[in-house]
Amino acid sequence: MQLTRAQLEAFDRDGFLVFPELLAQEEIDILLSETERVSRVEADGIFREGDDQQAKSLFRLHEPDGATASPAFRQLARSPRCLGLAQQVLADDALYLHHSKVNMKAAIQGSTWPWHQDFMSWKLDGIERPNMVTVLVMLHEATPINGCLYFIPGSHKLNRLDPYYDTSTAYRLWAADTKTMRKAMALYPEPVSVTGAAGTVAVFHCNLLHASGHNLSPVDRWHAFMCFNTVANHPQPVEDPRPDYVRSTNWNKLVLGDNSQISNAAAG
Ligand SMILES: O=C(O)CCC(=O)C(=O)O
Repeated sequence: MQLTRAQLEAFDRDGFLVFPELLAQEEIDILLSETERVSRVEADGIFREGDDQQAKSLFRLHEPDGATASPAFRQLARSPRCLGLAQQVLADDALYLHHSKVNMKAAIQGSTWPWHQDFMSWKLDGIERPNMVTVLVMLHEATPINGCLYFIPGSHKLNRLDPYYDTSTAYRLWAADTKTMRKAMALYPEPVSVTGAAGTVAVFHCNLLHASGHNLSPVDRWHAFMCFNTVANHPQPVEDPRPDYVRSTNWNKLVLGDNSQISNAAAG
């Protein structure tokens, strides 16, 4: 899919784009069943929460090896609807994945993600420039009550804010504190809810402020996230780097696939 000039201008202005139902239900069904399979694996890169230790986040689905490898997610990452989108908004064909993950926000229990910019963490991974985007794929319908994301339009123009280390959930991350958020929210429009049917895709800038609430509903909300960086911007050495599943050291340029490959991965 080719983005129009108006879409590229909207990305530059708002820091995100949303594409309703870009994936077919047949493809979503394959990705749901892969998520379910991988969530039963015990491995590094799987985070669990709650009394019954339900999966919260599954990492490193896109590589051909490792306990969490999934051929269907590998093809999703290379699809024109993920890699192709990221190449266009970053205006660079040489991209690799800093990480891939599925966040499984379980019915009733699935917890919040505090306000943050992804580059708050990624800069500390040794990445110099905020030339990074995430492509989000909704595997279930996302609604306010089941914990959809919220974006603050235009907030990527703030550049990277000073973060604090949030340890309030099973997945720890660098986030924006209340004082920082009060200031940022006074400058920008109201946060927008990122809702849509399963198969909806959003692409967003790594400095965009975003967050999501608790899943209060009786239905699960699972989303896949493909985080792309330019090969030229790969991380520099840092002391005590995070594990490979979240800070990939495979900086080989991804080759663009075609749209049939998710279904073919399931067949093969
Ligand atoms: O899955 C969510 O609700 C939010 C995830 C998120 O913000 C992130 O992974 O950076």
